[in-house]
Amino acid sequence: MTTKANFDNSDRNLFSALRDAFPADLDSIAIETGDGLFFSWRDLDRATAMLANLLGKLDLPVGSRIAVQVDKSVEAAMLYLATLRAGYVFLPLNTAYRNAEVEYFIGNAEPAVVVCSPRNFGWVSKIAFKADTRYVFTLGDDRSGSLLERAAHCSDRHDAVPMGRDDLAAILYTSGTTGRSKGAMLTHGNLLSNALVLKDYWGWRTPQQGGDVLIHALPIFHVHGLFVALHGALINGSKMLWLDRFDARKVLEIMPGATVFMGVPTLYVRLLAEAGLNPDVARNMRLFISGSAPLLIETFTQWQQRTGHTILERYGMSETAMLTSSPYLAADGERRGATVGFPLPGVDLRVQDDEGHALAAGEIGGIQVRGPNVFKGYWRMPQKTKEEFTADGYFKTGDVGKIDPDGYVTIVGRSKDLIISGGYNVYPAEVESYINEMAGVAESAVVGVPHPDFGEVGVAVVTAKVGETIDAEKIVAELKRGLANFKVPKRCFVVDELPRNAMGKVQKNLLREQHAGLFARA
Ligand code: MLC
Ligand code: AMP
Repeated sequence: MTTKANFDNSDRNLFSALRDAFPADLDSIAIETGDGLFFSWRDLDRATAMLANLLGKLDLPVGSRIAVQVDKSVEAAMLYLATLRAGYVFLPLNTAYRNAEVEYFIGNAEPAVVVCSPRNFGWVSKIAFKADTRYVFTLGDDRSGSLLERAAHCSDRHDAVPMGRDDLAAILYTSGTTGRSKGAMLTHGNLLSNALVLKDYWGWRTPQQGGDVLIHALPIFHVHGLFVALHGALINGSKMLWLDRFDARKVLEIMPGATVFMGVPTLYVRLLAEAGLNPDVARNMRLFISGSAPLLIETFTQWQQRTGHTILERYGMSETAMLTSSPYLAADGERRGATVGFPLPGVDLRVQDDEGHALAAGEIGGIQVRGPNVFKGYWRMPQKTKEEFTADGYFKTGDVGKIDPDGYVTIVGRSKDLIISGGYNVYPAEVESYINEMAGVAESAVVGVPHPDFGEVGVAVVTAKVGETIDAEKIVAELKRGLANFKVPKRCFVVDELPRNAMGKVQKNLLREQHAGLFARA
């Protein structure tokens, strides 16, 4: 199903398009932070120019990757914009990633520049220089570090480097069911087309139309916070209320001054737990948007009851940016809980069975997509890229769903073995391979089970080698040393054997059923 799109398909640097949307009054406030700092549009323009000039002076090869693992800050967002402006490729890394994870990403992407938090300089620079990175800078969330010190000496004027729509803007690493993470290559055209479609579809109001104010409370190393939220505000010249980390009370405190909020379902669950959530704090809100993970129908309904607002759900992924959205306008349909709405204008979305046959409305199968937003491929993995596309050019999302007769898309599951925990993806295969390497372990299975806060969390079930004894707590402690904290299973069980079917395959569905009630709400 395709809806007609009205997006700009021209060759442009994404930064230039965002810059063109800045309001005429450059001295008005673009970003207000939770700790009371104000950044004008002129500040954004000048600081990104200085950072872009710094990158330009380094004389990096065309297409160089700028890998960034820093705490959330306005300056970190400026570094992203400056990378676009200078024509390089931004590579954001989750701050939770540990040594081995960062080593893999840097080794695989071979960035020319790495920017890390000052507290991590010791270990990150060691990894970077081993991988022939030319420059390692530091950037703290308090404006400390060598990056801003060096940029302070650069001019605050800069002409954005012309980029074509197929030129790379960013690489986002996303794990696979087998093997290591893959870098999804997103182009200036992918990101700009998506930003422009969402601008129209979600009815963003330009400053001339009274303006919108976005609460930005998400991390900026993934699609949701970096692209959907940041581009959304910038391409509309809208102000942002900027929180370096999500804090439910703080969000409620600033909500009366805002009109748009974006969050993963966990943020909505945590806001609902606050007594202060009521129609009055949400009185100026125009739009609440949820995505990145399934929103439970009970959260959707409770939100309506507590605030009088109906959450708009949207569905997307690193490889494609946004694909579907609940209707914004009532005239286009109701926002139906437990669905992710309609394919966005320009997105061609279909459902097929495993043999590649198109399925009728209401039938469940694999979701496939095509459109200007769909990525260019996996970084240096042409074979993997080929496998993930159909012969007629559709990307296989790995999500399982259906399209109702009236066009609503529902996601019912995933063909990929993936746990989505608090909006972060956890690949059981990756966690299992860590556990299987541990002394005394014979094998392991990691499954996702329901969790009242994170939606879903991992649980590990492990067996010992004959004659060996293993300790569940020690396994968890060791995982915490090696893996990002959100990937570490919340519980670990040592058992005599894993359940298997007649083919000898571990029956993860039985383990999921067995542990489904582990975190049931009291
Ligand atoms: C934190 N913890 C998690 C977790 N986040 N556990 C499982 N899943 C998570 N998501 C654990 C930590 O390991 C730690 O455990 C404890 O919780 C406290 O850590 P914290 O860092 O203080 O947590 P908190 O700040 O409360 O973070 C929770 C959160 C965060 C929900 C605010 O996870 C978050 O910002 N999630 C949003 C992710 C996001 O932006 N996703 C978009 C992806 S883009 P311990 O045991 O170590 O103490 C995408 C595409 C699309 O998917 O469509 O958008
Ligand atoms: P990522 O690889 O981090 O980009 O995660 C993308 C995955 O998140 C998708 O393939 C879906 O499985 C899931 N996802 C994103 N948005 C939604 C949503 N609104 N509802 C359910 N799942 C979602």
